[in-house]
Amino acid sequence: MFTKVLIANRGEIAVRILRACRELGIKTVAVYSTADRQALHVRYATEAYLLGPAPSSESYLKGDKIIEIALKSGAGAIHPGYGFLAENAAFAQEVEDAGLEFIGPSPFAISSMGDKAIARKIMLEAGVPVVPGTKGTDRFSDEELLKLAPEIGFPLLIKATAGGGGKGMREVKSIEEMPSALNSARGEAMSAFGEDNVYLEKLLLGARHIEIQILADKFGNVIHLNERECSLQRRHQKLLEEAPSPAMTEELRERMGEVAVQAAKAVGYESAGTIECLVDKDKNFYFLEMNTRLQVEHPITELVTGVDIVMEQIRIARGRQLSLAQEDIKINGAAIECRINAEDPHNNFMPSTGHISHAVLPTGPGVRIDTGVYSGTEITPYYDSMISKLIVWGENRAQAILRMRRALAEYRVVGVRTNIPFHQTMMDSHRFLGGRYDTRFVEEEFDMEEISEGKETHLDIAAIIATLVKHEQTERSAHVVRRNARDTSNWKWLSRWERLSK
Ligand code: MV4
Repeated sequence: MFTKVLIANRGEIAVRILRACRELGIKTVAVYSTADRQALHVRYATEAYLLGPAPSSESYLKGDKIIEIALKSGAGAIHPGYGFLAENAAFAQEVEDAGLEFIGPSPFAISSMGDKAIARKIMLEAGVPVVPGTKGTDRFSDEELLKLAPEIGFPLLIKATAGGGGKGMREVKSIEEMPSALNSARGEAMSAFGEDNVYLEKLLLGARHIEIQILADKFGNVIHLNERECSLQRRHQKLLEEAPSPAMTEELRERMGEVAVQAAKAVGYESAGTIECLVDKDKNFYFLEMNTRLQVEHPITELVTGVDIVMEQIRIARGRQLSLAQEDIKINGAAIECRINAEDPHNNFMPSTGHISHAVLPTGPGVRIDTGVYSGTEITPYYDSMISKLIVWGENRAQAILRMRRALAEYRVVGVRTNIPFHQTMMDSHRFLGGRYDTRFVEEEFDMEEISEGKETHLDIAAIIATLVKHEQTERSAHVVRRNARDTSNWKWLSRWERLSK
């Protein structure tokens, strides 16, 4: 059993994993690029080693060098975090071949889910509903796809089999558009993945993007930790996630959870993983893809279930059985995550780099911040623009929104621009407050400038949400009364009602 872990990542997720290791009494090894000499993850680790120059290809993507450092430092396991090498099956195999534990699923699970056409086939065979589309796993020629397209129907999406996350994706409205869309999808896939195979899916409009978190141990035990709502994205970058989804019903949650567990079992899954689905207006759900890694947005699930997902990953890698059964998993309250990015929301979300001279982070009841930066950090253009995740918990969704509004107002960053104004505008949007949004909302219907003008309306909105919180609490008390119906006289009802409406 390993007692030292190398974290093959940087930023907030490296710090998050280091914290779990420290709580478990596990020693840690950090790796870093020359741009990250002063980074928090380097300071936090028991020991740290330089990988190379700033570009990822010369540092955080250097699998051989990382394995060499793990062996030299006596680490027994490697946690890849997300991004970089996290979903690289060849790297996972090399880690295993070096006699180290990869804290994640098997190379087979990573590569099967990495090819989206193979993933669709496995899910279909496991009885998981998939979006209607092409079924084969071999290469499709343009001629074959032109023949299959009308059978699937328009509008449809061309997606890269090596893709995921929207890269190499093209919307096609009619057969006439197919040839040029195929060309550009293949071109983009080739330059992004060195592989230009594509498949077709019917385009689902007005759907919500909902994902199910699962945990699986080495003994075939699989549980799910319910859903996260991820419809609020811009250019396929998630901006805000919440759990539970405001669109979920208890029945749909149970069905999706069962299917997600089936899906994980179909590939002999181990560790933490996520099943991404689309849910349409009629509550039909369809498998999109499986992410074989720890997700950025895992904390919202941690806050509503009380499960430390990173700690569970480490326990699982150490060969322990899952410490929880499905019936132990309950949803408590609501959580929201805002991704705080160094970018200018008033200028087309352009990345903003520079020296963070000063930062005041919100704290207090129900607030969690996962970050890799501190006052004095340099934001460079080499890595993604997320500087922290602001995560809040509330007894219910309305309470969580009130907390998020309060926390966003406390947040101060001097030196770079951030997307905090975007999140503040979102927290004022009636569509968001009502939970009535889908995947088109941010890009097609949301207007940054429109709402942020009238600052004086903010207090009114806070009052509306406060009323909502009260309403939800009242409803809950009413439920308690109803359950004890036999000793509930009208007098009791009346006095309770009077107390609540004071
Ligand atoms: C889709 C879809 C609708 N129909 N597939 C896949 C990767 C993810 N980043 C976006 N994905 C989607 N796949 C079918 N067949 C809708 C999305 C989608 C989306 C699309 C456009 C704009 C924002 C979006 C947010 C979430 C999901």
